[in-house]
Amino acid sequence: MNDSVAIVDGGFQVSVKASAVGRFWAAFFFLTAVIAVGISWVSPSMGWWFPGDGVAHSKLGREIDDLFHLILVIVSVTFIGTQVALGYVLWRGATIKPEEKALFSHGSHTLEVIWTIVPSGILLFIALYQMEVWAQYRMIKSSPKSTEPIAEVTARQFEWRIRYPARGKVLKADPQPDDVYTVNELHVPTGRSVSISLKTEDVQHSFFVPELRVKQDAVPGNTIPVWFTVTDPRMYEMVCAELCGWGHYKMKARVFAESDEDFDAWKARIAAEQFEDGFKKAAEAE
Ligand SMILES: [Cu+2]
Repeated sequence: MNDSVAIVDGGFQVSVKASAVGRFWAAFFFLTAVIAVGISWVSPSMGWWFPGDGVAHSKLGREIDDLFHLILVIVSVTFIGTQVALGYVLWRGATIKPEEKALFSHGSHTLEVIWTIVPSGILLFIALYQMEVWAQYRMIKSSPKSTEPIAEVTARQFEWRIRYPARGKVLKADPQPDDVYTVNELHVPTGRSVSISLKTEDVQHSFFVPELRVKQDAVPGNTIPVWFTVTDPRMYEMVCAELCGWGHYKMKARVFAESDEDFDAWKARIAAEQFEDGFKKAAEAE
């Protein structure tokens, strides 16, 4: 079998290697795509897609995941289609016979129009389809109207300082004498929409609770409301998602989602600890 074939077209001379090497690379690149699709297929069951146990633990988080899956399906179909076409072209090139002539094309106007309009249509569809989720996530009209912010979360290099109003009171913009404080520990009630006021004391940080699919930049000079509904009472990881300095890695905190009763009981306990000056206990000991 001939090792190479010279194809002449309009003054261009192209050497085509019709050899085992060509077939190897054609198979190699096609197999890479097959492996990529295979890994993506098993990823959800292996827990490789999403953080934690792979399920969103907030109401809106599930809708965000649905959007992710929709886009994943569109991308997968496109990927498989292009890889099959690419694999075919590679294989044809590697197995071309000496007497065969390559087909030269100067392009197709119809095809160009089709593959411009179809992706544009898909992008437009995604842009319109996701608007409702985006509105619920970010538009102020979707914030919980009935509830005041449960806490003020202030990011600083390199920790989260959290201020809660006293039990039965609403959060004021300025600190109050009976406010309750924690560091790197955010407690929130479960099962209803709650909001926090996000601030930063120095540089830009980002409030990120991966398992709730909640992420919001903390911008100097701004107080930004962030709202979410946690569906399951348990502990979640909370991190800073904006490289904010040498100690960025240390801004790891925890979110404790609790029932309303547990949340109130916790707040009462923390307030008692915070305002205990030791005087009464010392007097009892005497
Ligand atoms: Cu930070």
